[in-house]
Amino acid sequence: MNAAPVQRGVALITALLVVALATVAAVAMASRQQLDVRRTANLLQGDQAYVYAQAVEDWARVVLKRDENKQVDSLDEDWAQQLSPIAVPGGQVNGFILDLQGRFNLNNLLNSDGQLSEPDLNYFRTLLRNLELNDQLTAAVLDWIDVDTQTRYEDYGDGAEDDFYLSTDVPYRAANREFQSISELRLVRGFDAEVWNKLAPYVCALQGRVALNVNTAAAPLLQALSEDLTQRDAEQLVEERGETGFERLDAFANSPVFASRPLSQAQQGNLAINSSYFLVRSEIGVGSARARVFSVLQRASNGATTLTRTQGTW
Ligand SMILES: [Ca+2]
Ligand SMILES: [Ca+2]
Repeated sequence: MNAAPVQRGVALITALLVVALATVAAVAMASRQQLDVRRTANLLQGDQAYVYAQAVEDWARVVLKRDENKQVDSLDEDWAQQLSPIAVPGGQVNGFILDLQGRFNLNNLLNSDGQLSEPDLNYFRTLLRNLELNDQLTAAVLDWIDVDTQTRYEDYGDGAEDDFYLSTDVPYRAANREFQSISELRLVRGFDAEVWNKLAPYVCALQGRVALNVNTAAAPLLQALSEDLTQRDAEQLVEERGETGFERLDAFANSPVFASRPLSQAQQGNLAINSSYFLVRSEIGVGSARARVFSVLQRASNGATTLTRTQGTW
């Protein structure tokens, strides 16, 4: 006699459970769909941002090619002007070209035969000191790029090879080859964030020997040409080059600044008044997607080719 109400109760609970389960499933499906839509939009916007970055690179190629005087490159030229932000559907595009030869190439420190390049070594150590950094950091940089695994630059500081890096908390090996990217410096012994922030604006990582363009190099890079140059001397060189730059390297070398300490032939061989390597930096925002793309371009007489293209850093 009591069985019927109990059964009805169980049926009601079962029905409620089914409704609850169906509701949960429906909500899960709807939110999953929303997530899919969002994810697809992110992917699309990310791709779109990357395509815009390639367009900035194309713009850079055209501007660099249109430069009428490729024998002289200075900071008043069209390529050196920042692109005004451009509005694009759903976002904004920013871009500029930077002369990589207005920086010191870390890979100049060793000659192609693997031997130390004395003028570059002196230059780099002076640059570090001028930036109020310890010039003893040099040894670890040399070990990082030389092919062997011996620390052998005691005169220039504490070196570091595999035995040092393999004993760190997160072990890794030394590159033992040229820098491919300046961000590699962060892995080199002694190059913490503070050192990196000070040095990064003045260095580049190009393959082989690359001359410094005295028309685009910042004052601290000019000051490092001789140990005795002062900040004032470097500022005078910047004043002398003016907006249009030196039209001949002789004119730079004959500056009164060098009267009492002439630049050696080897030093002059490391200098130029024009450039072939440029960095194109583009920052794109489309919807919620952001892309920061760095392209290294090499300019020749018939146009510019892309050597590397990276996101985030270069
Ligand atoms: Ca030019
Ligand atoms: Ca090494």
